[in-house]
Amino acid sequence: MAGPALFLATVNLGKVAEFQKLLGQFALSHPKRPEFAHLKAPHVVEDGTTYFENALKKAMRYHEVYRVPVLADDSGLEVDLLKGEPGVNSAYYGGDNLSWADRWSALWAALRPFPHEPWTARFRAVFCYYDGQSVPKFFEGTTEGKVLSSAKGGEGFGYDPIFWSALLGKSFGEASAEDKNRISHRAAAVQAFLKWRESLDHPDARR
Ligand code: ITT
Repeated sequence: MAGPALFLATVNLGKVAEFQKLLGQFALSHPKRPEFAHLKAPHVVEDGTTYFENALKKAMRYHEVYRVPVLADDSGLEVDLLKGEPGVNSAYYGGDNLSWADRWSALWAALRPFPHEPWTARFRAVFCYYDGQSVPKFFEGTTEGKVLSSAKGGEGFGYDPIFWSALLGKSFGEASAEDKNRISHRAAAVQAFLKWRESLDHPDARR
């Protein structure tokens, strides 16, 4: 039986694949599903300076178009030596319309002055849930690791092959979807989201 409906406010199919595993209890939908082919996925200019601003913008805009409860994800890779960059600019780091190999190279170029220091980093995900009635709700998750000096593995998406996970002891590019979904930033934010949903069903637990 399908669970509550939830619209994923994203065009990133890597995120969609992870949400399908992490939120299987929901009847998930997103702009690339055939039933929404008649609606154009809104282009959202992600010019916020925080993940929260961008996640809110995506959630509000998608809700305006699709009129269903939506979950938006704004996420990124934060490198300590680069003062948290690429951060909110992760999708565009190094320039527009780059291949992932070119984006990784841009990151390595920025890290080249620090060859002897550990390139510690984390992924962060911030979700915004908006149903059109209640105030938007936010959920956050992080996972620690470091940037590798060469890509390892072909799993996942985006920065996964150059991110070594401290919890898994290997790159996200080498990890199975199941392994990544146990410990990722997105999995942690999903846990926070599910805990909140449960508290709605059991109001006593909120006290
Ligand atoms: P939407 O805005 O439509 O969700 P997007 O790809 O533009 O798609 P973001 O604005 O949140 O998403 O940008 C986040 C960037 O960080 C994007 O380039 C991702 O590929 C990358 N990223 C986020 N989570 C990641 C993960 O789990 N593994 C690898 N890269 C990730």
